[in-house]
Amino acid sequence: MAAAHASLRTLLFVCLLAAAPAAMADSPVKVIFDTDIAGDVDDVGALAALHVLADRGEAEILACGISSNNPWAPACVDSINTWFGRPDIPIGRVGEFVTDKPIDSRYARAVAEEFPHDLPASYRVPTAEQVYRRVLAAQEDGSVTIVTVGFLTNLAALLDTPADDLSPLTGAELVKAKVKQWVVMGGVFPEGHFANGSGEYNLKVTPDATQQVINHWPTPVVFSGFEIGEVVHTGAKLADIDPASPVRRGYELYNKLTNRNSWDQTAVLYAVRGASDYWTLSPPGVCSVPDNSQGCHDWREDPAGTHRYLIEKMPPEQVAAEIESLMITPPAKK
Ligand SMILES: [Ca+2]
Repeated sequence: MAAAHASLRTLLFVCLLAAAPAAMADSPVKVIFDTDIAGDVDDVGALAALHVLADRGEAEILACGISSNNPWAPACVDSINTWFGRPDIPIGRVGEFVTDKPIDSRYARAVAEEFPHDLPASYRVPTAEQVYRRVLAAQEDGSVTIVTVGFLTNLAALLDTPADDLSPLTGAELVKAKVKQWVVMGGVFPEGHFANGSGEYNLKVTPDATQQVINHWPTPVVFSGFEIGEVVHTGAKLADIDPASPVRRGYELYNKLTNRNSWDQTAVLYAVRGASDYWTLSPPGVCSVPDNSQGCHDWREDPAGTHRYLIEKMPPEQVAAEIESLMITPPAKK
């Protein structure tokens, strides 16, 4: 009997061991979503896809930060979060926008005004770096994925924060402790610039923040370059969904419910599901931003490097179908 019990215990133990990795793999990816929502509309599609991934248990949205200098952008994000049944996701605004130019939007004000949300006027919203410090301090070490689909202003501000009552760690120390990886929609790989010599938009608008963050970020980084989302076209199928959706309304105002490139959605999909069958990861290397780069960057392979970029694998039409199926899925918690 004792031997039988022992072997049963051993069997149970082996079963638990075998189950453990599966359970860990199934735990949702904890995501901070940093967006320049306002200018282009792929940010709207990316946030919608992220919510649906959260509805399916694949992701948990810890916070949203806004890097665009548009007064309606935070409330626009809160309206979309509210639509998906997550009205209390912490939202932070850009603290100091380094250009004086506001970011115009075809949809941010309308979505903020037409759809329910409870965010106060944008000047009363905390800065993204404050929100990120609070959220990161509460998480386990090495557990958070930050995905940026806009300017790097908020991450630059986060790295610069001193220790305070939210955390005894500086911003850079906090990121190093808590963040597993940073996924960036930005850059052009491997060239570092377009054929005409200019740099990619997200890295170009606030170049000092770009240089600081890319050159000094203390965790592994994966870039979804311009070329990845450029060929993935989604949005037209939103014409078939509930007209009461702020996601549909955003695309309607932006481009009358036609397809748009899916730069930001590719970064979100990678952040949650990894390369999967969608993409191949480049060999490790170092992306670096020289002085006065205007959004251009260098890339060199280096086995000791902590940066990688996505390389097309699955045909872009198939990636688009996957992303668009997420974007058109209705909220689970209505
Ligand atoms: Ca964007």
